[in-house]
Amino acid sequence: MTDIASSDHTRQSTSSTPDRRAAPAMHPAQPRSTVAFNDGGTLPQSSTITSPFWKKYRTLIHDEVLPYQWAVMNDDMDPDMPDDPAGNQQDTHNSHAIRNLRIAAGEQTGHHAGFPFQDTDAYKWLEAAAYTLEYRHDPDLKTIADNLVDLIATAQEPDGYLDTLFQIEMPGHRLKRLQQSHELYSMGHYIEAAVAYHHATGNATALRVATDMADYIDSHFGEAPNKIHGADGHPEIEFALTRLYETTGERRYLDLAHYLLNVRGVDPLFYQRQNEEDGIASDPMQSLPLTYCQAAEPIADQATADGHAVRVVYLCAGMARVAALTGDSTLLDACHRFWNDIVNRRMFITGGIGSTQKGESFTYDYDLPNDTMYGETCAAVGMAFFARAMLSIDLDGSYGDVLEKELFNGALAGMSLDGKHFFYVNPLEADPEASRGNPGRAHVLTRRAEWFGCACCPSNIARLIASVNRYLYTVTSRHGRDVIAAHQFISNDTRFPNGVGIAMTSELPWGGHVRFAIDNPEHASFLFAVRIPGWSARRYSLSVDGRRFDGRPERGFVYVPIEGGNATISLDLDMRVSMMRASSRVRADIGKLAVQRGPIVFCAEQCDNDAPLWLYSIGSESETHYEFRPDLLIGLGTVTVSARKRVLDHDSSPLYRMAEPEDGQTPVDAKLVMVPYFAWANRDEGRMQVWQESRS
Ligand code: FUB
Ligand code: ZN
Repeated sequence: MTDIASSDHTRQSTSSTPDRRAAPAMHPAQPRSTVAFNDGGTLPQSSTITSPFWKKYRTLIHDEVLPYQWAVMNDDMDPDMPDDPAGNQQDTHNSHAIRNLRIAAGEQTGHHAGFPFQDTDAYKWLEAAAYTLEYRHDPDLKTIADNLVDLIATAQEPDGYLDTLFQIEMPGHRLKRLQQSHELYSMGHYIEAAVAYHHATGNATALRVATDMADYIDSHFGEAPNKIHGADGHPEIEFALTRLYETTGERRYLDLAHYLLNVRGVDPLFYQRQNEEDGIASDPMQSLPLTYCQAAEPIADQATADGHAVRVVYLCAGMARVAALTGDSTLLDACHRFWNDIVNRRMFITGGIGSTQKGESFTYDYDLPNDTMYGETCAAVGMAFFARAMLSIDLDGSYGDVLEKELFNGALAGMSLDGKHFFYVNPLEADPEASRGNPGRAHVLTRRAEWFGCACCPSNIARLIASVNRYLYTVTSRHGRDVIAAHQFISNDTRFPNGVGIAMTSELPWGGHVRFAIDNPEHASFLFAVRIPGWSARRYSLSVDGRRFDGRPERGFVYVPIEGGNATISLDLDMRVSMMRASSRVRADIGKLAVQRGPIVFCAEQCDNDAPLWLYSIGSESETHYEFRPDLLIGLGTVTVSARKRVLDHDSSPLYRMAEPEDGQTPVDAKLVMVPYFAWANRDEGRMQVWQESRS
């Protein structure tokens, strides 16, 4: 292994990682589509996941997650729901998502129930089902999904409009209260689902409903004086329209997305005027600043990523795609600005974003409180969309780093290992007693919930996992040469349109060996770009056909020329345990260390450690021991760190006393056992901590 400026002082012993398998021969995939993907700039390719880690998760999506969520959305079960983390309590413990669609379709009578965007739970489920059908042949699932498409088609108005709340309860108020209505947000989610479902199954109705919707929106929004000159309070439609454009080739959809981005915030009184005209005297949304929905000023003038975190990153994903497809440099600048702001100043080490429960929002630079934060699962998922979209514009390893961070940490933590429990809020420090006893921490659950009144997260994480095969490569060009860039090391077999096949076998997340067997039957000449992850930049080795390859990374990628033949590329990454420190600008993490190995951030849980976690301290040179434990949950890597542990005072000790040297609290030697952050809260409920006290 080449030691590039290695300065790692961590002493550690390492037990064997799971099998280092030889690359399998390219084999025909499961029922796999041969049609181009065209979603979010991943560019045409067809990938089959072979990673044991991700196959487990994707099997879970098929076997457990989809049936479970379908039952919940059909009100076939009474899930346990916690109080809404954002404080918008509903008076029902059922989803009603399908029931609302049936009422709108005239198949049932009754009132709409749930949030204004309840429809989107069904749409995101449909999208997840679409991706699942690409890797799992399941006629029953397809029948359910086909029927859902038919139901949606029946619910849709003849003019293309679809939003069950407005159809059932207030048909006269369509598009008149866009600050809070979520109408375009909801239709955007349907459009995304339809593009995916049409791609997976060829279902023409699904796509026709989507184009009718987009045509409806197009006929109501735009420059013309008789149209609406504002955008939905919740971005989403912009990204969806780029996907519809890429699928249909209909330029109007791209132009519409572009318009909706450009009009945002241009008229800061737009929502107020709409609300007044529609007779909304007071709505909780109105008390939120316009920055909450990125509408206080035009995007071009917005300096920082402010407001509701999910809205920001959905907006960014849409902006990045529109910028990529139109070359709009103003939007591209905004993407870079927001990216830098989020990633360099506002993102937790797990990839979580959103520092406060109030408005589910960003706050200010370096405000990253571990125990009161929000870190909504949807925001982490949205950040993955944003990162992938940026990779399609600009091959920079930092986008791949963040995408990987979300896939293995921030987003993945949103779902339990049984696929039936979910986090909405993803803290870096949790304590059941604090969540119960301190109203300021009540939004932080310490047990994943069966469902939520506002259930945006469960189906969002499902669609991300089910589509992880679309996040592996970017196809682009450089100095006139074709480039295939491998930025995620998740074992897969992929066939590219130029005939090139790549069988990638990767030991990640537990081992660091990655092998690419490049099958090049048509003798294509191209550059194969391999991302060197930020966490391995100090030490890695790369070889091509058995010979060491010395190319230096350029913005996080090493470029290997492939000149018309087959090739085998091996990459060995640095899997030593790293002690991570936050910038000293982050008040919450001062004097603390986090533990990371490869892409995985670890955390300590109460069930593995006998004392309150705050009593432990570790050092940057503490001895660490990594062990893969096949018996632990789904089979997990664990890290044990040599630590010191303070003595817990007796509860009869005075609350305060004069400080003495050592104070009778001399720490004793101890071990701190840590598990991957994504896997926390899958055993006994208890405290959890990512950042540990550091001894100086
Ligand atoms: O408003 C729709 C979704 O509900 C948001 O993206 C989530 O943050 C939740 O508020
Ligand atoms: Zn959510």
